[in-house]
Amino acid sequence: MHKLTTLLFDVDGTLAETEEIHRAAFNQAFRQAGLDWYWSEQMYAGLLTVTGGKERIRYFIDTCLPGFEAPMSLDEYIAALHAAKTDVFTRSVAAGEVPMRPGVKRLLSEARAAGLRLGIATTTTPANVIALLQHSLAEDAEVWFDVIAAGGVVANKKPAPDIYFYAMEKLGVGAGECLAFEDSANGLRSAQGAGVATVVTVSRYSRGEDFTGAVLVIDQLGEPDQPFQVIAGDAGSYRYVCVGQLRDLHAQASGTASA
Ligand code: XBP
Ligand code: MG
Repeated sequence: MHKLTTLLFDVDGTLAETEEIHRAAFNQAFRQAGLDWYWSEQMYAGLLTVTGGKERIRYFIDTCLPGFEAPMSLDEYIAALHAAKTDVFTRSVAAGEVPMRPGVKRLLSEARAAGLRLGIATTTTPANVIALLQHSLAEDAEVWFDVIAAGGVVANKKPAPDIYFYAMEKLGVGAGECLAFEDSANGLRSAQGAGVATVVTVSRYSRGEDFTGAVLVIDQLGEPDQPFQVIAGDAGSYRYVCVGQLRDLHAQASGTASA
């Protein structure tokens, strides 16, 4: 039996509702580059099946602009567009446009006080994570996490399990000691592929996705005065996610009594 020692958090859609900020940043980067490309909400919802901003731009070009000729190698051109997009995104975060989702700050603080270790496992670019932690969580929030596994540190992005294996290796923990938090089916598949039991907090762009196998699916982590809605799974008598519930869910997932 493993004791719960570590919580692993996705970023986009889990710590904060960032995808609309990402979409606006992509569109601004396209304008800045003199392109007439525009990603509507509907188009972006489809493009989100591809994780990774550079990969998403390439997929867009391959599927929507087959004849497109870049003024340089396509890799360089996409990298330059994505760098401009990241700059726009981090400025928006620094301007305070992206609050943490309900319950995130409270649960992170409770978990630290309870001696649980925290890690991040995300597809997004490291600069985005740092900006979000510093400007939307706490100035020193970077040190709250024993590992920040992000972006291109692994070869294969979600739904591949690589980023979770990477994070656990850096932490020196096994999957049995962890619980993950995700918002999307791609993210859930990634954590499951690494053997990590996962709580899903459904986000703006992930409603209706397939969350089979999640230990609990809720609309948010919740607060004492803002209870979560259960979408799937057994939340017991809890009405907002707390460390006690996480121990119970972890025990449920490992088929043992909570420790
Ligand atoms: C979600 C993603 C990211 C973002 C954009 O990441 O797929 O690619 O949409 O960020 P998460 P970048 O795993 O946190 O849900 O442009 O920096 O890739
Ligand atoms: Mg996500």
